[in-house]
Amino acid sequence: MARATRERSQVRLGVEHLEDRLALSGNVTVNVSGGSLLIRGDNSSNGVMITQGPGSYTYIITGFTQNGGPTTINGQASVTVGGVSENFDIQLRRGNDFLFLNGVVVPDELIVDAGDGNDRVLLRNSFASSESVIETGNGNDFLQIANTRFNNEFFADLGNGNDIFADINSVFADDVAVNGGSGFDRLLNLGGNTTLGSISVKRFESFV
Ligand SMILES: [Ca+2]
Ligand SMILES: [Ca+2]
Ligand SMILES: [Ca+2]
Ligand SMILES: [Ca+2]
Repeated sequence: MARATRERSQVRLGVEHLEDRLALSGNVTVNVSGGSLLIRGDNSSNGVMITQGPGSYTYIITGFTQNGGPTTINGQASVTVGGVSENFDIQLRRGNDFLFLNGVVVPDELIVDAGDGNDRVLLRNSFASSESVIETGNGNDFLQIANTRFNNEFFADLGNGNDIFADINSVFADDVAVNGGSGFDRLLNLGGNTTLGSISVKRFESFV
């Protein structure tokens, strides 16, 4: 009796391991609708980098290895899209996702929802033309902003979990509202930042 139970649980464990392996290689869907760049992750851990493309309003979205498995973009290593004159609308869903905006101009609003999981969102050498709304959801998330300018209101909500918000050498040209949510959240102001509007910082437990 005990042996049969053990064998059944081993079979179940084997299936779970297989599912873990399959979950390593996520796919992210990218398309342009009404001038907005829509990026949708799946429930695996997705690695996504956005860089500026060869022409105006053109962007290159590249998948990279995250949590030990490669991420594809529309089934390929990377895709180039044009005609993006409006928002970036990014949802990464479950999994430990890593989103990297590397040297891009966002033409209009920047909307990011990293979903559940221990996510990392990195904005570097970028420019957000309009409002920015970044939500990192459940899990222990890391939002890093470096050498980036936000030309309009900036709003970040790090959600449940022990999260970190770090900013360096960045300009917030309008109001800023940052909320750590529940958990032990840390705000790392690493210097060189300028905020021209009002600042609202809520629910952080540690400041550097
Ligand atoms: Ca995901
Ligand atoms: Ca996620
Ligand atoms: Ca969180
Ligand atoms: Ca939190």
